[in-house]
Amino acid sequence: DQIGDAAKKLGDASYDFAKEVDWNNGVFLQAPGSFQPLKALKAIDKMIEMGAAADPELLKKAADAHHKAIGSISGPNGVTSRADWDAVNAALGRVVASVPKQKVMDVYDAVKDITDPKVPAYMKSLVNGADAEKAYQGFLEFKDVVAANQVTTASAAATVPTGDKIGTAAKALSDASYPFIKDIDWLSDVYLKPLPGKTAPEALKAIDKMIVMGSKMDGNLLKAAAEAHHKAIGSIDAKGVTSPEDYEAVNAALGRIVASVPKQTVMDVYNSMAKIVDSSVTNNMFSKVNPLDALSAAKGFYTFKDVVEAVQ
Ligand code: DGD
Ligand code: CLA
Ligand code: PID
Ligand code: PID
Ligand code: PID
Ligand code: PID
Ligand code: PID
Ligand code: PID
Repeated sequence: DQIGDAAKKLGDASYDFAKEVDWNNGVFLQAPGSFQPLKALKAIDKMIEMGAAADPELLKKAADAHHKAIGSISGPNGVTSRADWDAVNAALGRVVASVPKQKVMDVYDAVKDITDPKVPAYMKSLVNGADAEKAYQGFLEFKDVVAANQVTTASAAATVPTGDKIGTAAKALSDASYPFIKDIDWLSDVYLKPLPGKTAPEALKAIDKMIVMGSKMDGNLLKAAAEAHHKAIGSIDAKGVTSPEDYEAVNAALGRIVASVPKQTVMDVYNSMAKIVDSSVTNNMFSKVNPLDALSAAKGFYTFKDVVEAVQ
């Protein structure tokens, strides 16, 4: 297709730049400017809306392309192969083309709003500047091909199951865990801190398992989960906490996407996360909330998971 061909030209223009970026640099975990959690949440909300509007099949293919690209990483900078670099760009270009232009621009504008204007120049200072300019020129040509293949109307909303066992169980889980949710400091910057003693390649291994799980999920249910998060963001209070109803809808939606993949795929995520999150992290989280509320939430989760497993 045209986007695939254009991605090859983009690769010609940008792979030198890709090789020069230190993908293992811890700076990419930081906020791209001053820490503004509510504005950042707004930007993520725009990404969620864009994701929910995208073609689910193209999203899955894009996830697969990333998984494959992780497998061809080489060298100290963590760069993927030329062929996989092109395949990722092509897959993301197709995702972008599957949503109306305005949804893409809304993401750009919202991310711009939390990005310090000095950030692009700083990024450029870490690589060969001429290669960055060549890459950007390539992006400008690529985006014209994407725009020429772009849809003009959004896809239909997801169908949300009703009266299912997971929906019923989500009510009980939400009742048991909402007090805990209210105890958590959602606006803290602790969640952007590096995991103690872990390197980027180690963290990437766990992310890879999530990407694989995402690519196996039922596309309609994944879309429904994105829509539920978007709705929940719309009802947050000043401390970032969503309403009990929207919280319940998020739990139900997540239970359903978990049930749509094989158990082992879920356990692969859990086991790989357990390798990078040591008990100092969980204990620190636990120390900041009411312990009885946390225990009630945990009990609710372990009951909920049996219902999910039964329909998995
Ligand atoms: C950039 C963009 C990269 C900056 C990286 C910041 C992104 C941080 C994302 C954090 C999000 C949080 C998610 C994580 C949450 C974790 C939860 C625990 O360097 C601009 C200005 C605005 C920049 C900020 C907006 C960036 C938006 C990027 C996409 C958003 C998606 C991000 C998703 C993140 C998550 C993914 C899953 O656009 O951009 C560089 C540009 O900066 C440079 O400016 C451009 C001008 O816009 C353009 O008009 C033009 O002037 C151009 O062109 C210069 O510069 C000139 C000529 O005109 C060209 O013809 C050509 O010759 C060129 O020069 C060659 O040099
Ligand atoms: Mg990504 C984007 C890393 C998995 C879907 N992703 C980005 C970039 C960053 C990144 C490179 C955001 C920061 C930025 O804009 O830099 N993703 C990244 C990693 C992983 C991952 C490390 C781990 C596996 N992503 C992942 C998965 C999905 C996505 C699983 C779902 C399928 N990701 C996704 C989307 C988008 C990203 C939809 C974006 O739109 C965003 C992005 O790239 O926006 C431009 C700048 C970008 C780069 C350095 C890489 C692109 C290089 C272009 C083609 C040429 C360079 C131009 C110029 C020099 C800089 C960019 C300017 C900008 C205005 C365009
Ligand atoms: C400028 C000036 C003009 C010239 C110009 C110009 C540039 C405009 C630009 C630009 C626009 C632009 C847009 C970009 C958009 C990037 C969008 C990224 C979206 C990320 C998402 C993440 C996610 C997911 C995901 C799916 C999940 C939901 C999420 C489900 C259902 C300034 C050059 C025209 C770069 C969507 C993918 C996993 C949230 O206009 O003179 O330069 O860049 O998890 O959804 O699972
Ligand atoms: C524009 C203007 C509107 C019209 C429009 C428009 C277009 C927007 C577009 C577009 C946005 C867009 C985004 C793309 C992003 C591509 C990002 C590629 C990333 C590739 C990576 C590869 C890799 C790896 C990996 C992880 C490793 C690092 C690597 C570590 C830690 C402008 C059409 C709406 C194409 C990250 C995955 C293995 C490098 O908005 O008017 O057209 O395209 O090895 O991580 O090692
Ligand atoms: C300039 C002027 C214009 C011309 C121009 C220009 C240059 C702009 C540039 C540039 C922008 C730019 C951006 C780059 C962005 C790279 C983003 C990489 C993201 C990598 C991540 C990696 C990671 C992980 C991971 C999970 C870990 C955390 C991490 C945990 C819990 C100035 C040329 C346009 C290079 C996200 C995945 C392993 C961080 O604009 O005239 O030159 O470069 O380790 O999670 O540990
Ligand atoms: C233990 C001991 C036994 C008793 C026991 C026990 C506990 C086991 C547990 C547990 C397992 C477990 C699993 C959990 C899994 C969480 C998985 C999260 C996945 C996240 C993903 C994120 C993503 C996306 C997304 C889609 C994108 C890709 C991504 C596309 C196509 C120890 C109780 C049995 C909690 C997938 C969603 C946006 C990456 O066994 O005695 O306690 O918890 O962006 O994909 O867009
Ligand atoms: C298990 C054992 C195997 C069998 C199995 C199994 C089950 C795994 C499961 C499962 C995993 C799982 C995960 C669930 C997670 C639910 C998470 C809910 C989150 C809700 C949030 C709501 C909100 C917001 C929001 C953003 C705001 C904060 C809030 C800010 C900054 C165990 C079956 C495989 C159900 C976060 C979105 C508005 C609070 O693996 O043997 O069954 O379920 O307002 O952010 O303000
Ligand atoms: C213990 C002992 C057992 C019993 C037990 C127990 C407790 C465990 C616990 C606990 C675990 C736990 C975990 C918690 C996790 C909360 C995660 C919140 C994430 C929030 C985020 C928010 C954000 C943003 C956002 C984007 C911004 C960055 C942020 C940018 C660029 C010990 C009870 C089981 C509470 C990610 C979205 C706005 C950070 O196990 O016997 O009690 O709690 O602002 O992006 O700015």
